[in-house]
Amino acid sequence: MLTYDDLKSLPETVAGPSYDVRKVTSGIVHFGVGNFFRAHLGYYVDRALALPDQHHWGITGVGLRSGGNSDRKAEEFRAQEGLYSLTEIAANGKAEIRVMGCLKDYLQAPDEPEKVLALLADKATKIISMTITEGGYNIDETTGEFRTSLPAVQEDLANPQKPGTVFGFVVEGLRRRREAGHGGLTIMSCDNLRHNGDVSRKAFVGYARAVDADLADWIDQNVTFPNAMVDRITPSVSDEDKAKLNERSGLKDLQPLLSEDFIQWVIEDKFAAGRPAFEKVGVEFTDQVSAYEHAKIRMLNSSHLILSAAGMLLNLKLVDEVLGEPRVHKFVDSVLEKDVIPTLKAPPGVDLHKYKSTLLTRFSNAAMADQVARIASDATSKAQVFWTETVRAVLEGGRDRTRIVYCMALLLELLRGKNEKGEKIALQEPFLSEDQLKIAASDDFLESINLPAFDSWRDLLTSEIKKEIAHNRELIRKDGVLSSLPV
Ligand code: CS2
Repeated sequence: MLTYDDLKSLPETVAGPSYDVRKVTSGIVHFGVGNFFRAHLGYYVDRALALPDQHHWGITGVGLRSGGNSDRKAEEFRAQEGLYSLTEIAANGKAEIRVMGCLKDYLQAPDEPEKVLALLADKATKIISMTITEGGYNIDETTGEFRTSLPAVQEDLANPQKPGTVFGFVVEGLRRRREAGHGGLTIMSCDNLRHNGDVSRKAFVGYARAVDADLADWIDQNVTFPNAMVDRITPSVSDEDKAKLNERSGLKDLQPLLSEDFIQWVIEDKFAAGRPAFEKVGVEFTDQVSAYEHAKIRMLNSSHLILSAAGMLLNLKLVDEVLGEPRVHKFVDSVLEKDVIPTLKAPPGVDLHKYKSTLLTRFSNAAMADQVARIASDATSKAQVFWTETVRAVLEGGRDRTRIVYCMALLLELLRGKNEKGEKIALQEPFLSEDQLKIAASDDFLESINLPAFDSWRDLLTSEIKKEIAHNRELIRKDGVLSSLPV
């Protein structure tokens, strides 16, 4: 266990907060306290807290689930008074370890709903941030609108003052905030979405509109939703990894964390109620965030998804192992060079070819042991968010579609839940229903094209393209991924 008292005598190789953790108060409420959040927003806030007059920007984490692992996580955060260690590992294996004091408190919404709502309405809360995953915004990809039909949303709409979803909590918190006269604040998405701020506005205002149109207008006018590009590879940490991290650090941290040394955050400076001095700790502010979002999502996340689908089918566990396969490396490189880069607008001053090389080097960081299964999880939502623009640009532009069609075949083979040898693989598809999972598992080559993963480009699939997808799926099953890759 790691406590405030341990900060007085940290091992020599471990840096601690250079501010008084006891003085930190909460100004940010964050939903979805996962590893990425702790290594990214947590990292920047921790840095900012070390600057003068920033102690009121601590974070209260909120978990939306209780029971099992969630309870364990909550107990561990509380036992450690929010402290956790972050080990950053460079590609050459060099590590830097730091104990972070930015997490002030942790609440489990199902157990303490009133406490969460009171905090959201509190004047001291200036930012509500979130990492709730790509699929978590509950937007219908075909209409672009918030889906009120989701059962959990329906439950909240029937009883808005006793919410269960993030939308229910935030909107009820804002209702109380408005009533208390505490003014607007910032809702800040830290998820990998194109225009994550605009999507959040759609989601939260969309939900609010279904509760109370006046409140929806108030949110629209008083709450800001900055768009942002977030970037840092943060692997999952198993119990065995935890032991290794603690061995390296000499700490007894219950929640140690690992990330690459690279970090980037490009965001619009639209904060309705102030923000930490992020500009002094490496955050890049711009009003042209869209080019950065597109480049990151269409290059990094999309190739990650290709690698993970190939990796799952090849039965490889680590991203660097998959990329270590020369044919896979060549394929991903060609998709980026021939399909993505020519159809993508570069952010100002960024050379996309160099950006690509940096990405491939980052993916090859064996010291990180990043997991294929982590990236392959929720491939349904990720494909729509990460691939759509490239797929549409290639198909609509009449460009060579060989690689993109192969990617679609890879995705459908992954969703089938069997590797290239026909052995079962553990799928994590939280947004697919039982019926949809049955369709995905079908041996038929084309039935699963009807799944939501294809919603954003199904209209472009001619019978010719469908035939090509089916043919590629057949090849993957017959010859395996490596032989069938079109390189
Ligand atoms: C990954 C991301 O889960 C995924 O799909 O591509 O978590 C990726 O590691 C981060 O976006 C890197 O910034």
